[in-house]
Amino acid sequence: MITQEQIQDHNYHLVAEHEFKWGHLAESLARQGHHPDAVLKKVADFQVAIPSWALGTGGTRFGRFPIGGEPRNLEEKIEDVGLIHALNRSSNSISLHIPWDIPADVQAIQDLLMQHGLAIDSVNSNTFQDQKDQAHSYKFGSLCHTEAAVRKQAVDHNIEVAQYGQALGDECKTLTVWLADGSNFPGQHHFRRAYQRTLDSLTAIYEALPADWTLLVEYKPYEPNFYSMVIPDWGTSYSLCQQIGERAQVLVDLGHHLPNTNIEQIVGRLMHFGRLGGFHFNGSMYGDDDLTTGSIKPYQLFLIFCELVQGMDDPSVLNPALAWMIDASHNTKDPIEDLLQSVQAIKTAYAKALLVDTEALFAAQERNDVQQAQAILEDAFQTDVRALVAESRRQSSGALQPIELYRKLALRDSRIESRGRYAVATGL
Ligand code: AOS
Ligand code: ZN
Ligand code: ZN
Repeated sequence: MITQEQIQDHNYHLVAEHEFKWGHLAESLARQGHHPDAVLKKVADFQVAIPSWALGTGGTRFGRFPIGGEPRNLEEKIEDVGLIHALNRSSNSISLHIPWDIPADVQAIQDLLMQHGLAIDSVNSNTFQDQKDQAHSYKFGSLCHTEAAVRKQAVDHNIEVAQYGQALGDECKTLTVWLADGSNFPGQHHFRRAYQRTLDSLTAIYEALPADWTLLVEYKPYEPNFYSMVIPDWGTSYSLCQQIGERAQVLVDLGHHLPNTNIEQIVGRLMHFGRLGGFHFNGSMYGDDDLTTGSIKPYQLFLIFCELVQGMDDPSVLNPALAWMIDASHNTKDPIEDLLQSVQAIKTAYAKALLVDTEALFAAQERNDVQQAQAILEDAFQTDVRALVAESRRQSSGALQPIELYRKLALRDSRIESRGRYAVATGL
């Protein structure tokens, strides 16, 4: 692990240069009428959950290249998220996946979480794979399946997943459902019946959840099914949530859109309807690429945060608090470095969105001053906020340069040493 002394020592060597940059930025923001300390606080408070399944190297169906020292169980996943959080002070919770993360000893897991200052924020079910000794196969779907026994098995699994969440702590009040259900060929599915069966199954899950739990319904246009998905788009998720109940909310995974979809507009719409439940952040070039957040389209990420900030600041928007989560995993980078980069990109986009002069923007919109409206957004986007995000970490006892410190301390090597070169994370 890492100690506070190591972080302070690292900061000590960088602080003079950092203070110069932050001083300059704070001064110029103040001159523009911003309140740098207020922005700093919001950025420092913003926490993004780390998915347990992102701590091992992801793969593609063509191969996987494990980096070594991957967490072999839930305890080691918690250790890795604890390290990420110690470095960036921005990742104080974990999204769990059942059955990959079934806790062997609930009390021991709770103690470990507490030791690292972490909580479980949400639990994810899995009806996209068949597990060993499972009575019925999900080959032809789960919650939408034609056979009642298969649907019941999938419903029961989701209820059980929520029970694991409840056992693991009071902070966990979210069940995320992503369904692989769909069809590969025209004619395979009766679209209306598949939708109705899914709605009935989700309603049964929702009704079994504790009264203060939220059900997040994720959509995805294709993969693993390539002709139709039962929940392909936000409209389908939204319609399901509306019928299920108030605490059913839409989850937006940034990679779950066809190329060039205007995701920021979807975010604005869902907030307007009070049905935006949370995010799976990642980067996308073509589809569900699960690349590092902000690595491909940083301007789009910024525009999404502009909608979020505007929605969260508007008292007429009655959207519940959102679940912020990363859902990324791939083949070529150290997963810990990748997650640190994603969180940095998310906070950068958020900080820039906080710098948008919304009053001027709304006025430009009202008088149809297209050039000004665009320029106001670009002005905020082009501000270099790296010193601000670094300062927010420093003030929270994190590292000024988390990845630099992670590399300097050779923390992957020590993981390889203790866990083994061929240690592979449980999961996909
Ligand atoms: C799948 O494509 C979805 O993004 C899921 O949210 C997620 O990756 C999965 O549930 C992880 O197990
Ligand atoms: Zn996702
Ligand atoms: Zn996905």
